[in-house]
Amino acid sequence: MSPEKLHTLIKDFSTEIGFVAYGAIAVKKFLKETEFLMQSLELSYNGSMKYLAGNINIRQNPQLLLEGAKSIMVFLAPYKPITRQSPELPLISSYAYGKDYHPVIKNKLHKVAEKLKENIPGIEYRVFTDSAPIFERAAAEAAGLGFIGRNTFLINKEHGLHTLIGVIITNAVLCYSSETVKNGCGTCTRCLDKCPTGALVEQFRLDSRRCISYQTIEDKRPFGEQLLKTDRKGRVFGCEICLDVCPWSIKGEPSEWVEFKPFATNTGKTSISLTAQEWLNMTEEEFNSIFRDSPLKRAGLVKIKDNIVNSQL
Ligand code: B12
Ligand code: SF4
Ligand code: SF4
Repeated sequence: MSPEKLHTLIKDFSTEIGFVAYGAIAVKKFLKETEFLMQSLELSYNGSMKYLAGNINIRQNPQLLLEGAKSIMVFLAPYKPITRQSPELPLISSYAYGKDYHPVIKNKLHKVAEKLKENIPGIEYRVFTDSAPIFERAAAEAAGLGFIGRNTFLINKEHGLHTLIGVIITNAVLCYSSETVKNGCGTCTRCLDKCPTGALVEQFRLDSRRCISYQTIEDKRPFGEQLLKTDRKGRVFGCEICLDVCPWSIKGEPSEWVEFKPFATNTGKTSISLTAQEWLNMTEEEFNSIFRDSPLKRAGLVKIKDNIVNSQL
């Protein structure tokens, strides 16, 4: 099969199983991104996320993730919700309304990779989503899937910001994207102006320590022990204010992925309709049974309750 035909086959198959964009690049080094990251690390913007400072050689050169790697395939998974939470409820980021995206996306990436293998027998591959030292946003930008906005998001001009990135690294040689997408920020600075904590310290650069997403999920210390005590605007798991205020966020249809839909709790509610009191009354046992497959487990009930109590100053 010609590389062009194979490209169409992969694009069509990935669309059939729910991805909204696909592009590929020849494996390359991410030099300017590594330099950008090193500057952020020097300023301790990674907070306690030590893993961002590790495996710098792999980040710079993803070829090290697979012997003989030739191509990086990048896919976008849509997660825009149909309904949002009422603003008075403890606010959860929309990527976490349903099931944890890591196994969900990986599963679909394996399906794509197997399809590729059917057509090029004997190839090797590895799948990733948020699971390896790869500059996923930069890879997606290089593959022509969008531009990196001032809020640091990979923005797709047709599907907006509610997309998660999945990557396949393979030793197969493929058809590569030749066009990049022009930055669409123009003179807009809404994300920088509206971030309630000043975490976007300059365009494209995030001080994670100030970011509500980091504070409510990744920083394991209780609110009282955190150094930067800011008004979290009701957010108790993640934050997406800089996504919501972006004019490009009107792009993209609600996701049809059933896995990302809010799920029922055992009290007749959904994962996004619980009140603060219902959260505070929840036992560990209930949490573990309701949120078994949810990303909320990354924070855990104790932290979520602490976040609820301290979500507003
Ligand atoms: C660590 C991490 C976090 C940290 C730090 C985020 C950060 N901005 O660095 C925290 C916990 C705060 C976080 C939060 C969120 N995250 Co996160 N996170 C990651 C992770 C694991 C690594 C990111 C990383 O390497 N950061 C280091 C910086 C230096 O790299 P970068 O942000 O990828 O890219 C920068 C450089 O490449 C540089 N750059 C590139 N080209 C150029 C050119 C010029 C001229 C300049 C100046 C700079 C520059 O600018 C980019 C933006 O800062 C990625 C998965 C992955 N492996 O990539 C997911 C990822 C970035 N997160 C994701 C998501 C969805 C989120 C949240 C929305 C979740 C939520 N709702 O709470 C928030 C959004 C907050 C925000 N504004 O970014 C998605 C983003 C999807 C998208 N469409 O962009 C990713 C890609 C996971 C995935 N597989 O989909 N996250
Ligand atoms: S996710 Fe929230 S706190 Fe973090 S940079 Fe965006 S608006 Fe600021
Ligand atoms: S809010 Fe404006 S500046 Fe920020 S990413 Fe979106 S378009 Fe760019």
